[in-house]
Parts: sequence; structure tokens; C-alpha cells
Amino acid sequence: MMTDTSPRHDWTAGELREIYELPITELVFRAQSAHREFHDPAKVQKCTLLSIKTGACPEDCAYCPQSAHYQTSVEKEALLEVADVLGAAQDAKASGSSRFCMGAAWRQVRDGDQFERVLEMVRGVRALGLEACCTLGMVTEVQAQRLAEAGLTAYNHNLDTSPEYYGEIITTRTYEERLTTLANVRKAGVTVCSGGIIGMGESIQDRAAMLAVLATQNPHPESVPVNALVPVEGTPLAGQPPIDPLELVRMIATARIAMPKSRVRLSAGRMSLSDEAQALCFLAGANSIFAGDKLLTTPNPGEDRDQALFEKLGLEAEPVGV
Ligand code: SAM
Ligand code: DTB
Ligand code: SF4
Repeated sequence: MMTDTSPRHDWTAGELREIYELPITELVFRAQSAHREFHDPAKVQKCTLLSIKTGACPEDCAYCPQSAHYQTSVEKEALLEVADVLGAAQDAKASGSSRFCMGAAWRQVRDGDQFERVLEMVRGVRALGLEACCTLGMVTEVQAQRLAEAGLTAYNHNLDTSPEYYGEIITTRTYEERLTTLANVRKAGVTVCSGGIIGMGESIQDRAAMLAVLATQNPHPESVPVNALVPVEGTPLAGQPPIDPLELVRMIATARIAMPKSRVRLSAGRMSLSDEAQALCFLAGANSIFAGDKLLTTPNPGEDRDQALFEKLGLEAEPVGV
């Protein structure tokens, strides 16, 4: 009987694959046990995303509607003004989000006016009493330090998939470069948000291998987003068949068991999930979602639907300012 749920950092892909493939009853039980060790099972954090700079990205991520390599219906937009971003952050706070995440379709941060503007946004979001998260592509150690000084709570940079499958999805930057960005964020004392996507044609072994890379970091990423591919017309992955929601449940449960203290975020893909499927994801240890009617460029269940869901399931949004 496994009773010790204190975080381990020596997980192997093989071990995590065995967990992923457990009978679902056993899997969800183990995930729920790990969850209760460190988290209040009735609380789910709501985070609001805003795309602060949209489209025309030089990277070729095969899932992404914002890549300049593909023709999609996403309209390009230059970096937003600070006041507009803070207005959106205020709205996010009013609708119960405790974290505000700003995403830019950049390959990497470049020093200069635009970065200064992002730092101003971070200071403004923190002044509202919200957690501030950024996802801006690759960052150097010095840039990560400047973000830390501005008060940034978390930096999101996803591994997306396993080291083995990565080359099928992105060719314009390496897995190593991703890990370096995560290390730079960690060194600067900003919490790490890193996860991936399922439904891109990867195998279960790839999913387990990605979780093993995350779960062998010490400390674990404080937050782990699990995205289901949102297939977007014009991207190479537009024709991918939708995943079975139970695969998302397995992925979340395995992440929860491997990284019991981390926040596991049920991220992109909720538009195609029933209330029951989402309930299973929460039971499997998801304790955060993206709120609001838009992710970065694609639709997301809006406030009303989520409020009805939380009421039906008896869940509460985690209060602002914790
Ligand atoms: N450009 C930055 C970067 O890649 O780090 C930040 C923004 S990028 C859109 C953030 C993450 O969103 C990606 O790493 C990917 O995991 C996720 N994402 C993007 N498009 C997606 C899609 N169509 N379906 C699911 N997740 C997606
Ligand atoms: C993450 O893992 N998922 C979010 C956030 N981190 C930045 C982004 C999902 C984007 C889905 C596609 C879109 O809306 O453009
Ligand atoms: Fe650019 Fe990020 Fe989209 Fe990749 S995921 S194309 S880096 S915006």
C-alpha cells in the first residue's frame, strides 16, 4: 500500500505510463488521495488569459493558430497598451479570477520598449492584488530577473510533448532551449508554470515521458497546464481527431500523482467537454481552469457556464489575494 505522498523527483516515464494505464477507478482514487494531501478538494483557481500581442509569430508550432507559417483566421495585433491590459485585469478580478496571464506570440523576449511595457503591465496586475503570469517565449536569466523585480508570480513555458515527439511538432526551437528558459525562470525566483498538450498524435509513452521530464525537476513546476489540442483550421494539426475526454482524465490524474503539490490546470479544450467530463477532471486532481469566453485566440466556456458548473459541482473559486 502506497501511503507516502510527499513529492518525489525520480519518476521514470515507464513508471508514469504504468500509472496512466491503471484501471480508472484505481487511478482516480490514487490521484484524489494525493490531491487531498496538499489541496482543498472544493477549491478551484480561476485564471484569466489575455493575448497581449497576437499572431505573426516566427515559430512553427504545428498546433498554433498564431504562427506566421500557417494561414489561419487569427488577426494580427501589435502589443496592447498598458491601460487596456489593466482594464481587462480588473474585469478578470471582478469575475473571480485570482491569476491574470498575459500571452505574447513571440519567439523570445527582446529588451527594449516592448519589454518595458510588459514589465509595467506586470506591476499593474500585481497592484490589483492578482497573481501575474506571463508567457512570452524564451527568456534569459536577466530578463527573468527583471520580471521577478516587477513582481511576476509565474512564468508559463510549456514543454508541449515528450523530447522524442517534439521534433514532429516544432522545428524552430529545441527542447533544450525550452528547458533553459525554465531554468532561467527558476533561478530568478519566479514560479514555473509548464505543461503540455495531448491530442497531437503522440503516444501514451510520449505523454508519460513529458510528465517524467516535468516531475524530475526539483522543485516541481508550481503549476502544470494540461491542454487538449484545440484544432484550428489552417494549422498542420487541424485534422487531428478529438481525444477521448477520459484520456484527459488519465493525464491529469497522472500529473497529480507525480506532482502532488503542484496546481494542475485543466486548460485548453474545455469547449468540447461535458460537465461530467470536467467533474472527472476535478476528481482526478485538476484544481485550476482558465475562465472567460476566450483563451488566447480560441473560444472557452464563458463566465455563466462556469458559474453554473461550479454551482452544480459544489466547487468554489479560490479567493483573490491568496
Ligand atoms: N509564444 C509563447 C510560447 O510559445 O511560449 C506563449 C504563447 S503559446 C500560445 C502558449 C501555449 O499555448 C503553447 O505552448 C501551447 O502549449 C498552448 N497552445 C497553443 N495553441 C494551442 C492549441 N491550439 N491547442 C492547445 N494548446 C495550445
Ligand atoms: C497553456 O498551457 N494554455 C494556455 C496558456 N498556457 C497560455 C493557452 C492555450 C491556447 C489555446 C489556443 C488559443 O486560444 O490560441
Ligand atoms: Fe509562437 Fe507560442 Fe504559437 Fe509557438 S505556441 S507559434 S511560440 S505563439
